Amino acid sequence: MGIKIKNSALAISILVISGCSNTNSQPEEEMDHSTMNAEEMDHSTMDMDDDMKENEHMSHDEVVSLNDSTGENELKLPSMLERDNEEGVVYTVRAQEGKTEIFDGIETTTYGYNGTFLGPMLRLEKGETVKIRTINELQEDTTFHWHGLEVSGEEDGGPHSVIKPGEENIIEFEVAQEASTLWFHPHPVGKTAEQVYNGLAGLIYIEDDNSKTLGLPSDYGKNDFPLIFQDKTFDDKKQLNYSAAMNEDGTIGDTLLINGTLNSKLTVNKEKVRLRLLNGSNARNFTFKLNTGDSFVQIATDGGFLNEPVTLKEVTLTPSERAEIVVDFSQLNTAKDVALINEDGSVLLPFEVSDQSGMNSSIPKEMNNFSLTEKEMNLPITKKVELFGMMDQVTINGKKFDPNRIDFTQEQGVTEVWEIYNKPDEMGGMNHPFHIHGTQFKILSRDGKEPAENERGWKDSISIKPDETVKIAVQFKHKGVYMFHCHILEHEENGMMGQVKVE
Ligand SMILES: [Cu+2]
Repeated sequence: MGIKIKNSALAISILVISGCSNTNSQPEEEMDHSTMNAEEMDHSTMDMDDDMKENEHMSHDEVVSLNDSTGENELKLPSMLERDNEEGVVYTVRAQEGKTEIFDGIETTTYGYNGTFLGPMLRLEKGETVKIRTINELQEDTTFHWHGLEVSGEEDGGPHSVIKPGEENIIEFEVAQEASTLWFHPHPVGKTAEQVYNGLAGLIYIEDDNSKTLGLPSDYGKNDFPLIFQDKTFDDKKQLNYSAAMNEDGTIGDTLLINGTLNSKLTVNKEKVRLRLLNGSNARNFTFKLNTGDSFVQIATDGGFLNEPVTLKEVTLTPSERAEIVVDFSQLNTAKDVALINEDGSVLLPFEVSDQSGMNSSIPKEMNNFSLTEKEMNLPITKKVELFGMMDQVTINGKKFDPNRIDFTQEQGVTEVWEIYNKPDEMGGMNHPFHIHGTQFKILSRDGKEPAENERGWKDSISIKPDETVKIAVQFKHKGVYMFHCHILEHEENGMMGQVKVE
């Protein structure tokens, strides 16, 4: 049952920019809806489902709206993790449990890496050999999955690489891929969705010679900001009660946290500002745009820079996708309030634009040499993936995940074309964000057509609409067993996952 309640009270979006009132809480009535327990929710959506059968216009996609950010808190930034002094080991990452003050004066029990909520940012350089020590300080099993990183199956941190409470593991790999914004999160069977929801997610920045010479905004926390978008439901004690909030079709919340900040705003100078957007939600899709209707440029996809900047008025990210965009605040009319908003108008992030002019960065016309070769375009389809279902009935090629079953094999270093089809159901079906571990792939076509300009770059996750067929060119640089799955984390938990063995 999806959260298909279209709550009109919550759906009303009023542009509230900073400086207005001290409200940290919503009106009583709205609160009640947001804390509706799972049972109540099931009843209300069950009714909706009956209606839905007669009403084709209803879709799986209708979800509760996000509350507008009041902009009262300056956005928090993940710290840059310091490198270890110890010989060989570059970083130590600990999965921990703790208390976090998300709401003023209230402690929320959360998970985090090297802290109580979310994690630090790990900076890697192309060409270097990296050793990361991972330590599980939780009371339950976890894994450390490096989303988007091209490493061997052993290092990938999938469901087979469980680290028991109190235990640790060191992985070692060479950073061989180009500059990009990746992330890491847990991946244990049955617990991925809950652990991510509770706060386990961190960022990885890869830098290379290209990224260092392009002249793009790159001053961390000044004109280069990561934005991790996650929606949550807090109970009446302001706790993250996953089992109460959980929805089989993807857990959606009415409360937005950006980098763990509630009601955030971002203060910027009148200059080009780079925003590294990560949809770190369990299930919610975001379509980002500026409230002023101004355009911005997208400069990078999941796995690297686009060849040239793409001018857009909006960009959609499904769970786990990233996009780097640049907003030029020196060109905006900042007499008006400026905010990043969602498709339905909810205010995600109000900006406070200072009078300072800031730094002199640029957006070069040429940023990368990504290409789709004639050879790749003409390769036969050798892997077929059919995504189907909803709730706990989701499958890939009619099957649910079995850790003991290898679904595909592929040769290391050989490019194959995967065709992924999202088979609709009688209610129309829903979007599935499809992710493959251990590789950055290329989109060859969507329903036989060229991908959009801002998808002509390295991807590790792609949104696939109902009845859409997407062809991608996939190559694994390393060996091992890798997952491919829907990144609606509850779908993944419900078995919408398979394994490819690379030999
Ligand atoms: Cu899915």
